[in-house]
Amino acid sequence: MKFDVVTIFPRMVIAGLAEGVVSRGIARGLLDVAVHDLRDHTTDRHRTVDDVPYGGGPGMVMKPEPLARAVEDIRTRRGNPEAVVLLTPQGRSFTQLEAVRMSRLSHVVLLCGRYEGMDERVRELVATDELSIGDYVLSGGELPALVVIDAISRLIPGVVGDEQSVEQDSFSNGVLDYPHYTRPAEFGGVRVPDVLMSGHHADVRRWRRKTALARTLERRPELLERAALDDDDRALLDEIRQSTMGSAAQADPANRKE
Ligand code: 9D3
Repeated sequence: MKFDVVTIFPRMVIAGLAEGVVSRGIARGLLDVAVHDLRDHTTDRHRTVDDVPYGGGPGMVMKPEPLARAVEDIRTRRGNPEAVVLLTPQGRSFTQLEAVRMSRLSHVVLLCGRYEGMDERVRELVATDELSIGDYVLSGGELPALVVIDAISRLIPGVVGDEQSVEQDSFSNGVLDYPHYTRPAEFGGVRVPDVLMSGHHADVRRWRRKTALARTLERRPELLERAALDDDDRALLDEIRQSTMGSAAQADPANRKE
């Protein structure tokens, strides 16, 4: 899969691609990521990429011409992308479903905004999609571009070493993860639950599913409305709703609302 990132901070994006799963995907030839300096597509002596907003107001707006030229250059040298994504707080939310959809594409361009935003004609004439990564204010689209590349890349076969763990992410569909433990068997006075050391695989599976459902019910109840639950899951949820697990979950520090 091919990605092209257009930014005024190419080093920031390159740094984020240099480690981990994405870096390995690039090294293995499964990913091809090119980072483009927007200023290379300016024509004036000062390499200007922004200007004052028409109608007045605070801040600066990204000029449309360098962005349009950057995408034209990508079309010429790298081929026609299936999506030109504008990263903007006004975009629709990037979710796992969106990552799965985009992982089926072979070439995606990501345009990173800075300043107050981009000239609206970039959205109208250049972009095919607009994405936000969540409801918080960042300083630009570079970290969002890295987030989008990471989430999509790990869905491409061979990029993540352990295909099983990728499978599980989509498998456990819409339910939070179960608690994980490794050695030592006791740490800080807290013992690993006996069931995990019992060697009873069916019991382990049931415990994991039950704790996963309990945590989801406690922390993200809205996820359960869309989760793929079977009859066993519904039975476990009934047990959870009746038993003391509600108060056990209360004691979990990650749950405290204050
Ligand atoms: C402080 C400026 N804000 C005025 C109300 C608007 C604004 C403009 C540009 C807020 C943030 C940004 C820069 N952010 C992005 O380009 C961005 C972003 C984000 O801030 N949050 C979540 N996803 C994204 S994708 C791109």
